[in-house]
Amino acid sequence: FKLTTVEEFEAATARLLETGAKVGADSWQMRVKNQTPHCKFGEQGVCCRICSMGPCRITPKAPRGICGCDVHGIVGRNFLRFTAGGAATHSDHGREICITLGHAKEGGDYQVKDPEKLIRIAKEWGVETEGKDIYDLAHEMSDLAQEEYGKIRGVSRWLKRAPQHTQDLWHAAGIEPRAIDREVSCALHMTHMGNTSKPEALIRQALRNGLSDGWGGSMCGTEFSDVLFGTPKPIDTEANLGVMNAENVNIVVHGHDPSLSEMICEYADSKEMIDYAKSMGAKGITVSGVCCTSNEVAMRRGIPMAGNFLQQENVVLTGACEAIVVDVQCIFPALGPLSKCFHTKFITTSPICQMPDSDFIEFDAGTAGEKAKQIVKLACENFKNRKPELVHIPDLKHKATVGYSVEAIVKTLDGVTNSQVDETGTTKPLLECITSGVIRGAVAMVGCNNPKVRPDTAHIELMKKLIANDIVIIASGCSAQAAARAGLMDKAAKDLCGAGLKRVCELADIPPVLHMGSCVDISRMLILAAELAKDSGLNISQLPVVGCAPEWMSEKAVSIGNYVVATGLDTYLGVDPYVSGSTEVASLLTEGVRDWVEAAYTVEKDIDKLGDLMIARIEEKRDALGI
Ligand code: NFS
Repeated sequence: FKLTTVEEFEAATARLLETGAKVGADSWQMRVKNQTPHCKFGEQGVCCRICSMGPCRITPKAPRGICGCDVHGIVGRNFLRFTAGGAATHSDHGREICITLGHAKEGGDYQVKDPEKLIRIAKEWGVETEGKDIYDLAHEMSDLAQEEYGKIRGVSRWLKRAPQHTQDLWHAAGIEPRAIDREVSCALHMTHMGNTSKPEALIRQALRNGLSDGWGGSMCGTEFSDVLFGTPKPIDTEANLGVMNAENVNIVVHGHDPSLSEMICEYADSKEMIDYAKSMGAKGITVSGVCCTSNEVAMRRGIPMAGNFLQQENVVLTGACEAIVVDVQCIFPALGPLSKCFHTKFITTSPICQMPDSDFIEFDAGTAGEKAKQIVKLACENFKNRKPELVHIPDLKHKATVGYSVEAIVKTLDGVTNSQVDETGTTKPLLECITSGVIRGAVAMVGCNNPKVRPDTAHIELMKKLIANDIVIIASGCSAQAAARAGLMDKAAKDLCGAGLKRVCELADIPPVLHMGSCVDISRMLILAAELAKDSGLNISQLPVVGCAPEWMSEKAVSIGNYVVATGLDTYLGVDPYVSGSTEVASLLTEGVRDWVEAAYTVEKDIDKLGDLMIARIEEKRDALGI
């Protein structure tokens, strides 16, 4: 068994950039050069432009801004604003899903595909389900979920899913999230000129705002996406640019909201559209994906993953992309001018994400089917405009098995240990593997790739190291796609594991890196951690489990980091979140918050060391438990 190496990824990219050079295309690789070195003030988080007396920059000679704010206040406020941006983004995506749920109807574009899950959540929320039509229930839950964003009293409904101990910690620390929108608003209010400049209060709100995402908006996104589109189950797919097909109409879906990509997949798979593609001279239609919307449709439909964040330009550079259809988030504005160098249609669909040089076809839940069909047709019609001399699809792809929701993990592992002893339908078999030491622990690998780190290398190298040490990986977002492209989600990758993890992979018939979905699906990881804690009688912070985002870049990732830490899981970053300028903020994040939530951040840019630190932490937790 052989993984695809990063060198092979890079050779494929270099070949595509040659095509780019021929047509005069710009690339992120070139723009990075223009932007380096980066602004040192920005990197340290010591630049304040919150009011118009500045911008102020803190230096040894000028230790305070014009208002008198010191470096700790400035760095802390910047960190909180960064978090608020991420929490708002995930949560608004979640809200869109709740709205889509309100449009679900029997025989309509959107249906309830997992009624059992809807009923389960309704019962959790104290909603009467007996004798109720499933669509009436869906609409009632849609309203209630949307109210979570602006309710006037109480805390997030989802918090009750956490172990009591975790809830108590949140309460004692004063960080239980209230209405989702309120925490974002409160963060912006606190950081307005002349409000909070005390680091401790800013970091508390950063955790609270993060929690309003993870145990609020993101959880709404994941849970109601499952209700609408089905809860993922293990499914085979493929990953890397080679999933695009030179003979077919290639549609690439990119972004995050599955409401759009689900519809595109649905219509692209219809006989009517396939016949239409054939009438345009193609053999068929291939839909593949980039970023998290790709993860969503891979998890539920086995749609192949063309690439992750830093590969988005590559799909256009193949010269074989008829349409790149985007919804929201992580979309390079560069796709506009780039697509103009090729025949590719760059189709934006959301009022939230409008870009120059794109065709805007507004998509909404009410007209979803019609718009999806229009987009697929447009892509088919564009096939004839391809320039054959520019077409080159790298011959790189790997098999991957994906679809590991919590439900799927529990079900898959039921078979692993002695079911006479372990209760089925719980995480106890997994706990048994961990307690016995067959598996040493688990790492949640998440987040983006980032030109500051050699792209994908940190994800792949860390995963290889961890699985060789019998540590199972749960992965999401672009980290999961890095794994899939390298081959780490191929079941044959068990050969790269230590003996214990290899045995578990064989018995359960799983790959050593389990794809749990998109970044909003990190809420699945929270639920898994909560279940493990409840089933073991331990606190989350005692479990030999940590989180890691070695190449993260977005505000969303910081919001995630905050809720993962606040949930009790130590979190390891390979890129600094612009806080190095303040000793107080940096030490709160790496030590101080541990007093409130029993976990903290570690930042280490040396990736090998980062891996060692995680392994050491997992072993330390095992020692403390005496296992
Ligand atoms: Ni996450 Fe998904 Fe990727 Fe980073 Fe962007 S796609 S929501 S932010 S870049 S992992």
